[in-house]
Amino acid sequence: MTRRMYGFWRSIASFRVRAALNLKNLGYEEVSVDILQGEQFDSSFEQLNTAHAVPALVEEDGFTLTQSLAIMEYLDEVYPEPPLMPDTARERAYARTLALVTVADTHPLMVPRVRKHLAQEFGADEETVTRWVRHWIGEGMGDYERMLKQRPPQPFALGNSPGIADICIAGHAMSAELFSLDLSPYPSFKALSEHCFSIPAFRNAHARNLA
Ligand SMILES: N[C@@H](CCC(=O)N[C@@H](CS)C(=O)NCC(=O)O)C(=O)O
Repeated sequence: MTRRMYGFWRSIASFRVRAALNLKNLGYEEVSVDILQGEQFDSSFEQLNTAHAVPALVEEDGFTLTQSLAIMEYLDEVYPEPPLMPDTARERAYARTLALVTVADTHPLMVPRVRKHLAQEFGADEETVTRWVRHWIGEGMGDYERMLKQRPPQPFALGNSPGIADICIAGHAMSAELFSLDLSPYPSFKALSEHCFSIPAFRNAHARNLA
């Protein structure tokens, strides 16, 4: 059996795993789960991710894992080259700090189930929901900008090679693009994400190449 990544083309969390697999040059087959059509609730998919969300990674022997950050760290431990995490505890902690701005603080506020709940339970129309999403993406970009000003990328967030922090930042930039946000007020964030997308492993994981 080939390694399989269950994902969706415009999913930021799927982007993260796709980019990590690409950076490590690991082969995989992507299985599309259309989260806008509700396929994440199919009982067959629930066996893979009880949270009804993508991504889910299924290794060749059937080992299954969910949560993009856990998947990226697992891949980094099992397939260490090239490394996606730095080699000191302090640098690893900083990499996770950057990653969690989007993984924990902003992305969960804009996933389809939250947008649907805003519409169905609180009567928010499409424009209001879009404003909500754009607000939280902007908050994330603002935080990234301040962090990257304090510690400028060289040229990646933690040094001269891309890692988990860069993947998460690039994914956040992809979501900003999908929701037509202007990145120019966040020049350090914009420059870092553009640098990431100049690399095929990132570019080939981008939603626009999968739609
Ligand atoms: N924290 C999870 C987030 C997973 C997640 O919410 N994925 C979104 C797509 S980016 C999803 O499948 N949402 C389905 C829904 O909200 O109904 C991760 O990083 O893997």
